[in-house]
Amino acid sequence: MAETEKTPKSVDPATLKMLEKAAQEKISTIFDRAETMKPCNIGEQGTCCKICAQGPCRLPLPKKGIEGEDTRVGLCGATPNTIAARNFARMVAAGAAAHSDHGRVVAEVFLAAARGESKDYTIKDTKKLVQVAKDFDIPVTVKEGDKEVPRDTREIAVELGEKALAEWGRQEGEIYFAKRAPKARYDLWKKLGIIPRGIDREVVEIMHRTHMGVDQDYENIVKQCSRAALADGWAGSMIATELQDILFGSPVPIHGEINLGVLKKDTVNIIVHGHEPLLSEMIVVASRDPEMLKLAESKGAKGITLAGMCCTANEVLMRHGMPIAGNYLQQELAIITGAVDAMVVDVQCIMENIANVATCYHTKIVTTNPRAKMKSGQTVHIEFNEHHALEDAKKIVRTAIENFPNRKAEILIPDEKKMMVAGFTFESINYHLGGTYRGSYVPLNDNIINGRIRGIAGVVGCNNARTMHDSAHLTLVKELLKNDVIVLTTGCNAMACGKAGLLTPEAAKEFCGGGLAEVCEAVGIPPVLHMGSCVDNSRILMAATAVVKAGGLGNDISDLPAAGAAPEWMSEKAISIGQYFVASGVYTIFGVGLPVTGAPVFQDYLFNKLEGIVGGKWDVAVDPYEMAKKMLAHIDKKRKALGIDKARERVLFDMEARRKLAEEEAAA
Ligand code: CUV
Repeated sequence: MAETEKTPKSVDPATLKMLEKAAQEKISTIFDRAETMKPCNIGEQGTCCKICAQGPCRLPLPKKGIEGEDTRVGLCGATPNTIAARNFARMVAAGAAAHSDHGRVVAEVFLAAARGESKDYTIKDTKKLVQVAKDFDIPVTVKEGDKEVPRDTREIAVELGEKALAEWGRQEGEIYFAKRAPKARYDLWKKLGIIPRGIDREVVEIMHRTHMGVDQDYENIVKQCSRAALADGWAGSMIATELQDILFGSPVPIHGEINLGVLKKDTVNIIVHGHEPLLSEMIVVASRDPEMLKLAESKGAKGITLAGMCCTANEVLMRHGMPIAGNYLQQELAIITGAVDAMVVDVQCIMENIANVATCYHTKIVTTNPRAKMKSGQTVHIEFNEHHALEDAKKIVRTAIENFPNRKAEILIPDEKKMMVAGFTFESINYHLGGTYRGSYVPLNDNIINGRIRGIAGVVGCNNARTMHDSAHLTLVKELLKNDVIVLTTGCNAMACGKAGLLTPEAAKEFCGGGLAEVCEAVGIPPVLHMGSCVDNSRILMAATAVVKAGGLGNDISDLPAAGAAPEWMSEKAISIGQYFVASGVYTIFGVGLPVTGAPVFQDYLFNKLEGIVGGKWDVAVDPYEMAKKMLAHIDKKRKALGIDKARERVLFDMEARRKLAEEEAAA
């Protein structure tokens, strides 16, 4: 291909504009490095073993493929299947650890708030507190004389905080939320012996089993992957989501704006980037403080603009309607606008290179978490502590304001920004479908059964610099919508959809098949429901469970006409999420590629055999059209098994007939 007609690096015009500015200013971004550095082909196949110092043992697939018996082994004799399974398991462990460590801090702050030790955080959603307490077998009423009266919410909160926090260190028994799953699912987990005992324990056990010379049976390794991943999805992440809702308020549908165009030339611009809402919630409060606004004015700024990036953006959007500057691959680009006075980071998905990019501008990178510091001249560490959270947040905001007069480079903020609706939770979907008093998933199930909605897809996950930014996300989602599949989204996919205008009720008419469009228009919801950040994938688990419980679509999540996808994944967290969806009974397909291709037997286990065991399985498709096709095939397979495939044919026939009628009328 000639230099001039190179494939663009993104489908997002704002991103392309900033890449042009980066090139002019000779600033290297991840997009450039992805071109100059190719991935290692052995690592890509999952068959490089570096768990001991006798290696790394590299076992690539022979060029001609395997002829006859596969005789490849490492020094100790480890087969490609053992090696790839161990590498895969370690990704699950890292991903589950990341989500769960986020959840742990939330539980700690929750407990501190309940005990009244942390004055800046309070319990906001007492209704949800009571609901969640029940799942933890905590009494929510007390006897007063011969009457049962509601128990003091403070007491309930303390007990919930203690019990939730104990889920990390629990050594035996079962995590509490396992019982939230449909009964059939819970029973299957029990039969397979994969109900997590405690969150930390399952992660540690993966690290032990994958140490040199321990577990050498890839099936047994995958079993532990399921246990640790379920500890992420149904405990670490789910506890994070639930306690955050109780602390900060449960999201309800809310408007917001997205893309780099949300930054403003004449205001102080602060970007909160990372994951834990404990920090960003306080920065929201600090940035609205009259004292801070006055200070900003005194520096010549017309106010303070606070925008989010990555999952922390989803958190503040869902609860406050705060704008989102962009998703993962836009973090360097935000700084390149020249208008970011501070980028405040905590944990996860922070590229080390933002510190380098910042040195070309005035931008201050503020690290805030003791777990995640950076080495660079322009980076400051202002540690954030729940005991004086607001004070710390103000210090951070002040740093940004004081940096405003230091802007030096030419400022270029692309115009692009889009309106979107976010804030769907498993509870608010319930309400939207049926109203406050008769809230239920029954109307959704009815529309799936009668065929207007063909199925449900969860499309989630990161951006990946090895693929065109946002392209696979959008192609896949649009294909699904066109085929009447309603989409639940989180993470960077949600942001890609937001930037493309898919998160509005109006998108239904433009992008959906007739059946889905009709349902969305009747209820007034977007066809793509933004359910939050990556830990909020637990909301999708709960929504799937609610659909099962509403009846008519089988007894288990694996019976549903549903599928999951992460078309542009890159982080280890995505692997943990994928594994807990699979272990929860969901057909889960990833783009980009999975590092298992060098171990065909292990790959076949994940992609085929697992379905007979847990009801869900892994798959890969690099091409988003193929991905959509595979998801639709799976959905149709499930519709057939439920005996509702004919209903859909009738709907399609109806629509065809109606269209004909309309055409005839128009012609007459
Ligand atoms: Ni936690 S994990 S790049 S921000 S979705 Fe976005 Fe989402 Fe992946 Fe990270």
